[in-house]
Amino acid sequence: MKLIIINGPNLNLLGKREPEIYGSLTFDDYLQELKNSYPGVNFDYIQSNIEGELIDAIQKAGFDYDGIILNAAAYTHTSVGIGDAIKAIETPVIEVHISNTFSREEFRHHSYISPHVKGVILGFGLQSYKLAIESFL
Ligand code: CA2
Repeated sequence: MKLIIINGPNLNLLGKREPEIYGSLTFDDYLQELKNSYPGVNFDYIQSNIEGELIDAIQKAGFDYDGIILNAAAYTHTSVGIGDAIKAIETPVIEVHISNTFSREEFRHHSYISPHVKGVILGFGLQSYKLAIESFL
């Protein structure tokens, strides 16, 4: 099983800022936990603050992996381009969010990603990623 986790803008700050919303673990530490918990899964990981780089990563992963776990962060609510990229690929995508976007500001209630993905998991903290992995397994 070959999975890629793609994280969008500002998620490089996880564990360093706003722990009350996003927790106090860095993503690198969490990824190590995932690798330890799922030795049979081959994980790749990309984080970018740049929309075009996320689109490139989705296109590249789109025919080469068993699954993509995508947290497009703020681009979730703005990016037609990321939505189009997901629509154009074969690999199934699970959209994840750490926070419950529906309990936050109105602008976070809409996703340009959701119509094109296999499923959406949100609001479980970093565990949202683990639930996405379980869904692929
Ligand atoms: O809850 C999520 O996972 C989000 O995708 C996170 C995005 C936000 O724009 C989405 O509405 C929901 C924000 C990511 C920012 O990450 C930070 C992490 C630590 C400190 C500051 C920002």
